[in-house]
Amino acid sequence: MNLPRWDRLLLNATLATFGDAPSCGTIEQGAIAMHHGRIAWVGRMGDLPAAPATLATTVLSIDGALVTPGLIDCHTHLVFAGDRSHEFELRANGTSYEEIARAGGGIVATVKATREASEDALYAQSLARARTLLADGVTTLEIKSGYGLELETERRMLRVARRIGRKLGITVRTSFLGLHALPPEYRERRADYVSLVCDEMLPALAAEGLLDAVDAFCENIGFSREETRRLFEQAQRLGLPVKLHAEQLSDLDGAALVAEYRGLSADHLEHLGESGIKAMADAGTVAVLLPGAFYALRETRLPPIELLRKHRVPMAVATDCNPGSSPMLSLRLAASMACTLFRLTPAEALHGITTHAARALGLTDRGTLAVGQPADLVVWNARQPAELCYWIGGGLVHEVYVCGESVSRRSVSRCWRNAS
Ligand code: DI6
Ligand code: FE
Repeated sequence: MNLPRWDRLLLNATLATFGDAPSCGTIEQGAIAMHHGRIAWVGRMGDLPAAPATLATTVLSIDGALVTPGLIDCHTHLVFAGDRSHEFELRANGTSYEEIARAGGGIVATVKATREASEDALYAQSLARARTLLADGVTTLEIKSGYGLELETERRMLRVARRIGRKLGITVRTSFLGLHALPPEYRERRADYVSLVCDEMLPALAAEGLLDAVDAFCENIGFSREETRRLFEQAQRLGLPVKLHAEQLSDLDGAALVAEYRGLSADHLEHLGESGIKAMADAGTVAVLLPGAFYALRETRLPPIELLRKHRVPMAVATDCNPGSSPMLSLRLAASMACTLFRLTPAEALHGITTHAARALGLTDRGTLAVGQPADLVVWNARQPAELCYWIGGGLVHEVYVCGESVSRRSVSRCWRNAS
């Protein structure tokens, strides 16, 4: 009989496969094999085709430890320069996020710092944040532009995002967020800025292959529905999927707008109403919940979780890692907060950082432990899926595998993702 010979086989694992929503698809006494960067076998140890020692070059018993797919952070702004801890102090003293933004702080303050930073400086600061997320189990990461608000700096941010993906061997998906804030030099020429973003910046960056999706901040302190629609029209012409910061601070009916364009996701959603939810359900648009921003801004209005459940809108959870409203560097903590603050069940929150997060990025090849998927997985110092949401903070990761190689031992250049 011809037996398989895999690169690596993990035995005595508690597998959370996420294959059969809504549960975590837990398999006790499990085994998982990796070969040529992909998952080659997954199931019960007792169902392995031969004695384990004969099946792989490296065979490891992990003593009941939990194994999950690599986590997917589907909404971050982690490429930026500087920080805004002084605004954190202002907010602690009673100034609101919107007041700070209107006074020229907020996003615009980070724009200034990011414009002034060289590509290498921006890369070094941002890489450190991506490494922190990776060490906490994130192997697929979305990164938005939006702190340049001019072509050259937006391009620099996106190049840095791609560079981070290559350096760490992880998947980075980029989103263009030119409509994030009105740059100060366009204060009196709002329509000109929207034209610049839609007619010049977006086509140029798309042509350079720097974009996987297009996003906007549809909000009273951001951009209107009509401005957002103009951007989406252009994205559609260029064949790029859209997503939207919607209903974070007010209800501009943004979720229905992004659903109209069959968008990947509508994100934040604290002020979302039922008509927007129905539109999302019909379009298959994912609801991305961002409890870090809710927490940091001391919001009190909860996203409409019960209605999202009722209409079966898939819910993802992300860090929104950014220097203003969510300086958050742990996706597992975001899942924990989604349970405690938003009342998701642990299984819902964990689907939110695996299967539903994959869907929010338009990725169909990951988020579950299944044969043929990339061997991006995490071995945890935990035995139950719920523990990932239960422990608040701390390092629970035992080992992260990217493309079948342990991150601590891996030589990134060997990863097939970096082949091109
Ligand atoms: N919504 C957010 O939560 C971030 N951007 C956005 O449109 C905040 C970005 C920042 O404050 O720097
Ligand atoms: Fe955001």
